Amino acid sequence: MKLIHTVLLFLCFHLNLCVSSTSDPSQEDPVDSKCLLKKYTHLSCTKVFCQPWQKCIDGTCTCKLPYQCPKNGTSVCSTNGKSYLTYCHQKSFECLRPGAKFLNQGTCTAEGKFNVSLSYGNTDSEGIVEVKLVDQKEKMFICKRSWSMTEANVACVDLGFQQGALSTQGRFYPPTDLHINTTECLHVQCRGLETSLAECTFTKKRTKIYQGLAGVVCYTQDTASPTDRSFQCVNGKSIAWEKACNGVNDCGDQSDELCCKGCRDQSFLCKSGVCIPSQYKCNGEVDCLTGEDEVGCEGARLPETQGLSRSTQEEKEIEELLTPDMDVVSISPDPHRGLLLDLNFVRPSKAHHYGIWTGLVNRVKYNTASAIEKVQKIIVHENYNGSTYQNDIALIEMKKKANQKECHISNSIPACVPWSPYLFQPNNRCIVSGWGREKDNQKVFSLKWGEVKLIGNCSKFYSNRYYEEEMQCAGTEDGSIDACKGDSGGPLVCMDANNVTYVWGIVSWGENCGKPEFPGVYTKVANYFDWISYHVGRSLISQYNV
Ligand SMILES: *[C@@H]1O[C@H](CO)[C@@H](O)[C@H](O)[C@H]1NC(C)=O
Ligand SMILES: *[C@@H]1O[C@H](CO)[C@@H](O)[C@H](O)[C@H]1NC(C)=O
Ligand SMILES: *[C@@H]1O[C@H](CO)[C@@H](O)[C@H](O)[C@H]1NC(C)=O
Ligand SMILES: *[C@@H]1O[C@H](CO)[C@@H](O)[C@H](O)[C@H]1NC(C)=O
Ligand SMILES: *[C@@H]1O[C@H](CO)[C@@H](O)[C@H](O)[C@H]1NC(C)=O
Ligand SMILES: CC(=O)N[C@H]1CO[C@H](CO)[C@@H](O)[C@@H]1O
Repeated sequence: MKLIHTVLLFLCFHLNLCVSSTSDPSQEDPVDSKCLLKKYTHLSCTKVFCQPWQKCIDGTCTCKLPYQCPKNGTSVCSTNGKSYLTYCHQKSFECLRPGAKFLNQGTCTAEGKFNVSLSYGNTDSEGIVEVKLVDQKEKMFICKRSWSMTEANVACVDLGFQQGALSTQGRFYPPTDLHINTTECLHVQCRGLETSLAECTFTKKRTKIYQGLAGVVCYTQDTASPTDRSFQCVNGKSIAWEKACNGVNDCGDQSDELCCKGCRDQSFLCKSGVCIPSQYKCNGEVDCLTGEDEVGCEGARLPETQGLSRSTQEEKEIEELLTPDMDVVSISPDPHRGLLLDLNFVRPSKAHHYGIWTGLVNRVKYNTASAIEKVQKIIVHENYNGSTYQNDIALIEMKKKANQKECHISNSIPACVPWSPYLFQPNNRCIVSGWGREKDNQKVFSLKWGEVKLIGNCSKFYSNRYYEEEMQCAGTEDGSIDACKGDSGGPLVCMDANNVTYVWGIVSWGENCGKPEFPGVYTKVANYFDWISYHVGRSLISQYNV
């Protein structure tokens, strides 16, 4: 065995984004059925971002308290007649006590009401959609062209059909003279997780030509007709199998887009195995957990803009924005970086015997930037198993200096604590560094580093000793770069598409050094996010958990 314990610690925290790659054009079924067993939904923050009024706790998006929302923004009015400081405040309140919904941006007016209803259908759960906006007198229809499953799901949820829409197609028979007035209809755009259609952005369109009207069949147990090839959504709805992994949230709880090996219909595959609509690529807002959808966007044209200019030419539309665009940009959290330290392990009770060298690159020639910090406390994982090397992780708290508010280490490289096991994937390249011995057991005096690739399921190299969730293998094809004796506790850092660095692994164990069939095994830090946050305090993590 090369190494024994590990140790490490970080002080400040993370909270950022994701990754993606191009869609898979192959004919293979893109659904990862093993992943489906985990029942991921839009509330699974190992897969997707939480909304700004939520925070990620134990892998689930949970309601924030309203006061935890940023104060910046415009006030909004709720259906309960109360005004809230911002959209986030209102949604946080609604998240805690469902019932009162978003009504309009700005202050509440006495008579303003929003109403969505279905007409000309055979049952209450279907029909042509009509809406009355808060500041409009009349009900209006919605243009078919702007209407998709995304908006249809929101409309059905708003009408009380919790599983959203079954379809945007239906046989509805409006009075024959109705089309005359359909030269004026509303365009609507939703994000898909709104609880009221009022939260979506409405634009009035006038054209000289007839525009189809939006209709919907909401999902009820009666309308459902599951077949052999239906996809079972986590919320109990069943949809056609072909609709899974197509970038469209057909389920309504996103469960059809969270377990994908590839994506259909040109939708975009995030590295976390999530399909997002192609128009989310380069839209200025990070949608993938590690941000790959916003990389390489210089000069990329927004598909939406293309669509608008084309329709303007063809149809001479006059458009008028009726409801302001919600400030969705705030949904992408800012990266908050932490500081990383590492050192060789130590007994917890002897914390005061240890010091942390920082800024050190050569043990013989100390550079002026290096400094020594005192240790306050060491917390070893309570389930550390010295024979299996499970839970090979510990935290070290630095002693605060007088007059020092936050930890600050000169010349340090910031690294984040990864909060999701999906941030990095096999074959991603990462950097391992340390003071460990060379292959020939030579001592090393200056800090060494090397690039290694993450290796998937490592059970084939270490059968019965490799724990997939807790450990991560990494190495090179020829084994030339590897962690070795004395490296334990050192960091394996990976960089995401936005160059944000994460402490993905901690050097833990391995057999031999530098042999391809014995890759280095690292503690998978993402698996300990909750353990770390428990010890450093939820508040430290949550305050950045936008
Ligand atoms: C509020 O927004 C303004 C302008 O966008 C910005 O300058 C200010 O720092 C923000 N305040 C807070 C508390 O975020
Ligand atoms: C919306 O309008 C429909 C038809 O005009 C009416 O039956 C319904 O009660 C209204 N809903 C609300 C919430 O006002
Ligand atoms: C370590 O793991 C082995 C194998 O699972 C188990 O038999 C042993 O009891 C564990 N030791 C501790 C201290 O948990
Ligand atoms: C890893 O490989 C082992 C044996 O090779 C297999 O039993 C296990 O299911 C695999 N795990 C994953 C997550 O692929
Ligand atoms: C990340 O860093 C590399 C190398 O320094 C640079 O080429 C690339 O543009 C950076 N990417 C982003 C998104 O900043
Ligand atoms: C059925 C209906 O509402 N028809 C109206 C269509 O628009 C014209 C002109 O604005 C009205 O006169 C009709 O009453």
